[in-house]
Amino acid sequence: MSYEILSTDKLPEYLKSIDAMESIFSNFDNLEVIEVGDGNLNYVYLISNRDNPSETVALKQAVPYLRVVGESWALTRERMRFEIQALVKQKELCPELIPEIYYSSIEMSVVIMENISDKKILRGQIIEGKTFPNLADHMSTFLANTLYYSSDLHLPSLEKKAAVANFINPELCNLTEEFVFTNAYEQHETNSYNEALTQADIDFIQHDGALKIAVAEMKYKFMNNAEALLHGDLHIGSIMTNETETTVIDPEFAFYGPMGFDIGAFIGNLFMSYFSHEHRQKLLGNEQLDYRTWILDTIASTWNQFETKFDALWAKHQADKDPLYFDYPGGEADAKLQRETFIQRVFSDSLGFAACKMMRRIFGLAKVADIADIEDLEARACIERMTLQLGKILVTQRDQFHSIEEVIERAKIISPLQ
Ligand code: ADP
Ligand code: SR1
Ligand code: MG
Repeated sequence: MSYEILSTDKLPEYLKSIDAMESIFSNFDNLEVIEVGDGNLNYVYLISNRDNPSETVALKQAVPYLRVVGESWALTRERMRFEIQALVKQKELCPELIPEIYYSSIEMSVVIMENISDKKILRGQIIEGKTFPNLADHMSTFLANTLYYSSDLHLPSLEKKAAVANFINPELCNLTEEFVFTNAYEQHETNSYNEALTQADIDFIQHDGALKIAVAEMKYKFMNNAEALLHGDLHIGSIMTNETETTVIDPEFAFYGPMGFDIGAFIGNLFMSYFSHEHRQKLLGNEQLDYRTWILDTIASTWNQFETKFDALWAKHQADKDPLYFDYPGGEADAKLQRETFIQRVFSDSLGFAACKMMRRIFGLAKVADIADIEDLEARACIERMTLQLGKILVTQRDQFHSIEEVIERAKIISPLQ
């Protein structure tokens, strides 16, 4: 079938034409179709059989433009090829954390997958103050497995290079280069500012030489370090959770990039949630203290568990990859030192990327609801200043932090727990 943009009306016929749907739907005569897409780029539909609601799927389609801006911002549908490829690879590496894929079509820019509506988008639930005891365990597993197993630390050299070639995702990388590493740091036409911020707040970022150089260094790392297969957009709107389970969705920005980019995306978003809950603490009182502590504990636990899991995977396979290299008296200790040095560099990268992912959400076009939905603009500006302050420290001093606990102490100086 040649490409056409689907709609709620067209979907029943389309699904009926796909053989793979016969094992899901017992009939196609009474389907309910709801469009639920709330993202910036694509359309997502949930389809279920009114006669038997357990027969249900989610269908995502890319359109040839950026949804959040409209048809005037052309974007090829190639992104769906990367999303499909990444979902397949991530499913292989962490089966419990990725939705089941039932069907995909590059021609139609469509993926049909498990409807995971028993889970909700994590960002909204964090705004509501819900806790998720398994989140750090699940996200550290996702990060350790996808980053280690797709890298040169594990794959044979030729296989890794073929994978890099297969994931050259220039258009969406370009969006990240512009929206995460460039526009928010200059007087760009796509920026949008809370009117309660002052020129001094803007200059604090846009006229600070050390910060500008540090952000440019992170952008260069993003563009040139093909270390591992990244999700590429791992903010807390790309994660769906219920009380016990976690699912990672929406990997259309997938490409081979620096490991710290995914780690930084996740922890940077949690730091913004932490700051935003200072405002809610003022409104709702001190029971919010425990909630803010949970956010900080989740940040610490994600990094610390990632470090342990990544190191364990590497240690387990290190001798298989090259049995001779560290085969001498004291070699095992040297292998351990190599791993520690590597992981410390990934940590510093993660802080630098977390900072860029935070700062871009304040001045850039794409905001986060945790902060942008605060109605009192002065109160919102206070949270935005905290985000910018931590962002500036993390990107310029990223090599000076040696544990996630030190970073958390810094965040607590900016926004004390009480
Ligand atoms: P975009 O690429 O446009 O950002 P997303 O992949 O983030 O789109 O999906 C948009 C929304 O659709 C999500 O926020 C979520 O609410 C819903 N969604 C996406 N995938 C599923 C799924 N498999 N099951 C249920 N809902 C989903
Ligand atoms: C204009 S695209 C804005 C953002 O949406 C996506 O989710 C990515 O984070 C991208 O940077
Ligand atoms: Mg998306």
